Amino acid sequence: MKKSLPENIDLLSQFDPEVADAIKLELLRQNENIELIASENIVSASVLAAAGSILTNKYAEGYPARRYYGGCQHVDTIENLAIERAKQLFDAEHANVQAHSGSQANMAVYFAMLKPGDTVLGMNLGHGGHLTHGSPVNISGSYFNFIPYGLSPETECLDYEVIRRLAAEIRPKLIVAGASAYPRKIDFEIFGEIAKEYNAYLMVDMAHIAGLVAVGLHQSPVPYADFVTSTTQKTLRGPRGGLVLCKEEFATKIDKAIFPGTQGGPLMHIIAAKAVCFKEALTPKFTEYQKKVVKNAEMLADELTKLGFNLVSGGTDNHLMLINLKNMKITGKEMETRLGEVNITVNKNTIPNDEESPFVTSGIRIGTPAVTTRGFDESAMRQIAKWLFLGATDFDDSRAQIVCEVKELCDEYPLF
Ligand code: DSN
Repeated sequence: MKKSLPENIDLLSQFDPEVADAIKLELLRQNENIELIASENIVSASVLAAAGSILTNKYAEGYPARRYYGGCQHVDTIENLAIERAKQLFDAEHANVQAHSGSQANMAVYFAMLKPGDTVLGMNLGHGGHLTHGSPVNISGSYFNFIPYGLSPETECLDYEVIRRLAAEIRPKLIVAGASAYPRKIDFEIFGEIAKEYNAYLMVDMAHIAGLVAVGLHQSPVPYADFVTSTTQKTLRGPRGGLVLCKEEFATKIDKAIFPGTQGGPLMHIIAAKAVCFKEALTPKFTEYQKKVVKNAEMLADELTKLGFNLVSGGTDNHLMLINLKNMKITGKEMETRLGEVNITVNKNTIPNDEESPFVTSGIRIGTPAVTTRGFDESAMRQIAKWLFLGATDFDDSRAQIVCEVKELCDEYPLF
């Protein structure tokens, strides 16, 4: 990557310097910033090569050996590899690798299994769910009757008895489990039991934890859920894209719901990059990587707690944590801005029952997938915790010093 990336950009510079310059600046930003956004990662040179390949030229509506275009023999090979590797990685009966994104994957399940107005149980966005799990501003919340479940006010964790009672009361056709900002393990077995008890389908959106699931560091939803959706770019460390896994009995319905139901031509370059990502995820090296992601998150959470930060639910079991900043007397928005000024990237995030608007928030969400890919270790976690503390409590006096120290750490672990 060290060689090919700048070369490609130089080629682009000759025709389109405006775009090339912006890419160069973004490359510099990624190199000089500490990436703590929990849903971001840094792909390998192999994934990048596939995603940036000539496969972008090819139309391939349909599925392998059943296409609506000629010339698909090689993209068929690629899509079959991606499907088989996804099935192997997650021990799934069926995989659809064409979803352009996690949102598209979720829409396809809804389109396959629901009618407008059907009742669905999904996690509240404000408590860590996702827009596509029934937020009123999303098509999911406006076409279907989503009833939200949230976190226990005492433990700030999922309360499966409350979810069970809610299911008994509303009798959903579908239950959606999975989250975008939940730092604890999710018991998919219990979700499966609840779904069975009330004759509902279970969909698990494992986008955030897919990498952990792939290596057995988080319980797999596959044995318990009828449908498992995911993105491929988060802990899984692949290209920006989606994935649907399901039981064989739903395979045709899901495939039809993706194409022609909700999408047209598949992105063959991205499907190739997904195939590469799945191959990487099947290696022992990937297991080691995921172990380090979780260890770094644990370390960071401990250090932050020692420094007086309040973590939602008191800590983390996975790759991310949610910091409640109320005791630090700073909003999520202000903290995001301050950290941005010292080259640390985070996102503001609502905390359960947040009194601030989603644009301001009382918290930030941070995660360790990208910094771990970069090679950061436990001593780096200690430094990061210290910088977050100074950012919240003594920003004006420590800003210049943090900038220097962040630069030193980034120089030690260059991206390219
Ligand atoms: N927007 C993603 C995240 O940051 O978690 C979820 O899709």
